[in-house]
Parts: sequence; structure tokens; C-alpha cells
Amino acid sequence: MGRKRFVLFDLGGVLLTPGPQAALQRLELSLRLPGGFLQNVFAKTGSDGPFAQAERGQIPFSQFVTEMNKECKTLADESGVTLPDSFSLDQAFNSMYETSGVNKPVLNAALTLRSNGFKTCVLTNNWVDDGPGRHHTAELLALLNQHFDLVIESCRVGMRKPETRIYEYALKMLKAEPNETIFLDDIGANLKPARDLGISTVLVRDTEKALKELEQLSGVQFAEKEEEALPTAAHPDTAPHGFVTIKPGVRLHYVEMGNGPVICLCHGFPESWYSWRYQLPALAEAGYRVIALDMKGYGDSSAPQDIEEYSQQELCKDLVIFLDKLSISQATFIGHDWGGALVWNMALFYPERVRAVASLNTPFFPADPEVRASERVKSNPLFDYQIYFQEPGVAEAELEKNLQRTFKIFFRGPGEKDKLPPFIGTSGVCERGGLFVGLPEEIPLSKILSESELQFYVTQFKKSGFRGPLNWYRNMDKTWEWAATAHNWKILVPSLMVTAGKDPVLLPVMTTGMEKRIPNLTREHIEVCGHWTQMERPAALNEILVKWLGEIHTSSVPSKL
Ligand code: CPU
Repeated sequence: MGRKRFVLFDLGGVLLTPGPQAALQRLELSLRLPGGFLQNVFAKTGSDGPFAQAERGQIPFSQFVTEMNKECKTLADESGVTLPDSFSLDQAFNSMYETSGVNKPVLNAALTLRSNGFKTCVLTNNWVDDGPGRHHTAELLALLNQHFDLVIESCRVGMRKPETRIYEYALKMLKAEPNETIFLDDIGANLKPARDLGISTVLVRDTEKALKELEQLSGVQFAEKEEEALPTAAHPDTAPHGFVTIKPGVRLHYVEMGNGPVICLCHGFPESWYSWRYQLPALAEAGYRVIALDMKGYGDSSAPQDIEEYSQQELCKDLVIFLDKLSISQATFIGHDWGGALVWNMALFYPERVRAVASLNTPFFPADPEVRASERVKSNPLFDYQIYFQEPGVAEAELEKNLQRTFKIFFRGPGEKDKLPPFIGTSGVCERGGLFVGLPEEIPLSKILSESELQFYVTQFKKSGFRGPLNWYRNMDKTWEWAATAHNWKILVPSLMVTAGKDPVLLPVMTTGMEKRIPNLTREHIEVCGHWTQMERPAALNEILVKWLGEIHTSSVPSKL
């Protein structure tokens, strides 16, 4: 038996549960038809009937339904069965969309195989869907195309299972040998020709048993629990990129996925759109158009030199122009770290444009008109690094010296089992004369990111360095003067604050009292989580965001004005 490198998955009954057979049975029950009546109609019409024609793409779904309805009536007359006047197979397919869903353990197994170097493929008998449920089909196909290397629909290739040539076609497209390939289907007759070709087959009746067999054949262990698996990450080479020019010479770069209400993701210091890699696919899949920005100064966005370009007032104006240019009237803004500070300001100053706002780790720090921001920062030893960041050129030199080392030092989680301190000391930085003073030259890679992910950040920062990113810290009092004009305004848009139990800089306790200014605040907390929330606890965060987004998009939030 060859080493397995390719896996083909059937759709209905394998990746979707329950499958079409179960839907037909349910329809028979609900219409009080004799058991097997509908199955019989499908069997009777055979491999040249309307069903097979639809599956080969010779007729679309609507035409197949009309013709099958006729066949049902004929068989009913012949066998003395009474069909209700309203009978239509449309119902069967609509109820299938409503009651069936993705078989999560199977999808997770497919994702695990893919991340272990397997090529994965969906091989499905499907039709050209011009019916009322076609948007379900579209959503499903978008999901499958994202998670699998290849999706083969019978109707697009003019052949169907169990015709031998469709298996040969799949092997050819994958550049696979039969003995390197595994195929899962819930219909035994579809497996036979594949087996005859030398493909290993798994008959899926019971998910758990089938996955055990798949584990044995592939030699890959699947996680017991869903939460343990890392969510899918967006990849810079395959994700779609966009650019918006804000003003002459200044453009913002972003990565976009999905469709639906718009969500703008704003990263922090010193990061990238890529910090949202685990959130992009999950939020897109949940039904949103997700836009992850390279904030001004970062990556493929422009990095003007002037400090004033990075005041919160200026950065908010940029975001409004960004929305204007994309013709987006409102978006939900989700920010982390400096991105969090920015999205609070968006909600405060531009509530018309903000559908809802969420901040990860960063509390809403209202400006106190009595105390200048720079004085407030000086009074908190934890923020000493921000004083060190003030002198243009100084921190730039230290952080740009060895980008690889810089990011290995920054990106660390609270649970690292090595001898280094889990996070850079943020106090006493000025006295030490630098952020990294006293740290070894060689830094081990943290378990929160891989070597190639680290490399991505390094490449991004080779473009414009740290000057733009550090300038975000250099407008403290300018921003304070602006924010103080709104010192008693409230934030009334739906708002979420996600605190992280082990963030050494943005402490959960700093969020105490936020409800005074944000009466509709929803709170979530991730206890085992340091500063880099999106990559440290991606599954937990995605669950929180999807739940909150679902709530705010279905209900109008009662005002506590
Ligand atoms: C800590 C220390 C030095 C360099 C980088 C870090 N975030 C990581 C965290 C940096 C940060 O300073 N955030 C701001 C966001 C706005 C409120 C104040 C803190």
C-alpha cells in the first residue's frame, strides 16, 4: 500500500449531515408516502433519467425538479399512492438545506489532513442550482473552495459517480496515483469503481467509525475536541488584497474575505493585517465581509514620515475616507491594542459610520481634561516604554537592528516554557537605556507562531521600518486635546470589550468603570491569554466574536440612555 497523500471526500452524507437520502426519507414520512417511494422514483429513472442528467450538468435544477415531479405522479398512479396536491420535490430540497449542516468532525479531519501536507478534494455529484435555495449552494461552495485544494462537481465536468472516468479525472487533476489516495462516500456503489482502480475507500455510515478508519489509512491523528484544532488561517499568497488611496501619496492596503455586513479589523503595535489571519476565514464564514487593514505606517500601506499623520484624529479621518472610497456607509470596527484605541475613537467621534465596536485588550481611556495624556503616561510605570518611544530615531534603531530578534522578543505568550521572561519588561525601560537591554542575542521561537509566520512579519517591516508605527505613540497630547472635546460624550453603539487575563500592559483592571461612558457594553474575558490575543487564543476569540456579531446583527440593542 502506497503512502497516502490525497483524500477525496463526498459531500452530501459525508461532509454534510444528514445527507440527501435522509432528507428523502424524512419527506416520505411527512407526506405519509410508503417508505422507499421517492428512492424508487430516483432508481427507476436510472443513469439517463433527469437526476443523472442534472448531475452531469445537462439540465439545471429547476428543470430536473419539474421532470421528477412528473415521474413521481406517474409512479404514484401506477402504485395506487395518493400524492398531496401541493406535492413538489422542491420541498425535499428546501428542507434538506434547512436541516442539514456541515459535519464538523469530518471537516476538521479534512483540515488536519491538509495541514499535515495532504491534498484534499471534494468529489460530489451536484447540479447547476437555479432554484430558490441556490444561495445556500453558493455559500457552501465558497466554504469548500476555501478549505479544500480542489472541488469537483459532477455537473461541471459532465460525468458523475459511479462512472470510472470521474475518479480518473480526479486523480489526474490532483496528480495522484490511486494507491496514494483515499476516498470517502456514504454510497457503497460509488466506492466500488474507485476501489477497482486501486484507491483505498471508506464507507461512511457512522462518522466516528469512518474517521477511525481514515486515521489508520492516513496515519494522521485527529483532535478529539474541536476547540483544540487551530482555526484556518488566511494566507498572504491566496487571500485577496486591495488598496485605497486616502490622499495623494497615502494609500491603505487591506485583505478582504466574505460577504455580508462589513467588519473592519484594526491591528495594534507592532503588527500587520496578518495578525487577524485566524479571524478572517472564521468571520467570513459566519456571514460577514471582513476587511483586515494594514494600518497607516505598516506593511503595504503608506508610511508617511510626519508624526502628525499618526494622531488619532488623523487616523480616524483616514478610516472615514477609506469607507467613503469603498462606498461603505457603516462598518463594525474591531480593534486590538492601538487598533482598539482607534476604534473607540471612531465610535465616539463618528458613530454614524460605526455599526458596532469591539476592542481586544485595550480599555476605553477617556481623556481627562484636567490631566494631559503625557502626564498620565508618566504616572504609570508600566507605560515607561512609551516615554522611551518619544525621541524620534532612538527606538527605531533598537527595533530595526535585527527584525528577526525583535519579533521573537515581542511575540511571546504567557505559557512559554523557556528561561526568558514571558514578556518584555515595560517598566524601567528609560533607565535600562532600551527595551531589549539585558536580553540574550539568541531568542527561542515562541509556540504562538511558526517560523514562516515570524518571517512574514520580518518581511513586512523591511518595507517601512518602525518610524510610522512608533509615531502612533508620538501624538499623546495632540490626541488628548482632541479627545478632551468629547470628555463627557457617551459611546452608544453596540460595544464589546474583550479583556485578556495575562496581558502585562493592558490589564483587565484598567477597564473598570467603562460602563459609565459605554452603557451598552458587553464584556468577555479570556483568562489564559497574554497580549497577542488573536494568535494566542484564536478559537476562543473567534467564538466570542461570532456570538457577539450574531447578537448585534439580529437584535436592536435597547438603549440605557
Ligand atoms: C509593549 C512594550 C513595548 C513594545 C511593545 C509592547 N502596545 C506591546 C504592547 C504595545 C501598546 O503600547 N499599546 C497602547 C495602545 C493604546 C493605549 C496604550 C497602550
